[in-house]
Amino acid sequence: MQLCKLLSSERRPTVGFVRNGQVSLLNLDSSRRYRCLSDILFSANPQDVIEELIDDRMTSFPMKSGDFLAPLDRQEVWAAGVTYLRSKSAREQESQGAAVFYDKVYTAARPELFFKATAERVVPHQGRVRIRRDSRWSVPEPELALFLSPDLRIVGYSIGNDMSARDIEGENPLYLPQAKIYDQSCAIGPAVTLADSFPQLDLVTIDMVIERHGHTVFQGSTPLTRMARKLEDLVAWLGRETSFPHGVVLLTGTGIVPPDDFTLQLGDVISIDVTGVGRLVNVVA
Ligand code: DO4
Ligand code: MG
Repeated sequence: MQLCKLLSSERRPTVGFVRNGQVSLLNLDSSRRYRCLSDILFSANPQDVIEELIDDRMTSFPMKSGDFLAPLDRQEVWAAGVTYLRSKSAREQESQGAAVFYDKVYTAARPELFFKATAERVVPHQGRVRIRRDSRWSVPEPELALFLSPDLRIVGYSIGNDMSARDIEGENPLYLPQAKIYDQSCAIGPAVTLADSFPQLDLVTIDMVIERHGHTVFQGSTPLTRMARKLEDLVAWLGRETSFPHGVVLLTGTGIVPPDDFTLQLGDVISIDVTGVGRLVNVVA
């Protein structure tokens, strides 16, 4: 079962339920308790709430014709880093001076966790992500996104893109926030798969294709099992001394890094697939 956020025909944000590639709008107007996607996700039994809010009189439509919004309400977005060996070696390569820190954090008990975006900064499926004008080396980072309730239960899974300026990050690790946080640097969507419907983690793969002028210029894949950390462990560190009254989304790090001579260009189309969620597509603006 999946939920998404989209614009209704009256251009109002609304919540949809996705089944067999078809989206049906949920009737939130009839409910006092469930006003937004997060209210449903954080409830004790989201599947029952969805059944209650399905309105058979509402027409359904194919997912590809939906006008998607990012599937967040008021959550902050955080991200974990250097959770795959591929990410560790790529960072060591790009930042000679700081290479030792990437090696240390890969094996340390405490993971790298950083703030990535506010909900309103997140780009939806089919939206435009950006590369910084002052970066000459930028890449997308395809990542599994965890949707966490205020009490830090994993209530859903989605697809995230942690856009990164590798030259800025590589110049000095203290520049990490500038390499990672800027307008349109984070995309999430198209939908959130409820935790109960997500496949067994060892069956999940993340795939990314980047197309330029209709040709594939990069393609990569990783099984989630290559992640060196447990999801619950990342969540526990995130919630150690920080509370998230509106819930939080955690991107879990990338295991796919294009070769060092690759940088994104305007017009590139980035498609990220995660088993059990679907495909997030964004164009570089
Ligand atoms: O340490 C830099 C960021 C790492 C990151 O974003 C990742 O591994 O996905
Ligand atoms: Mg990342």
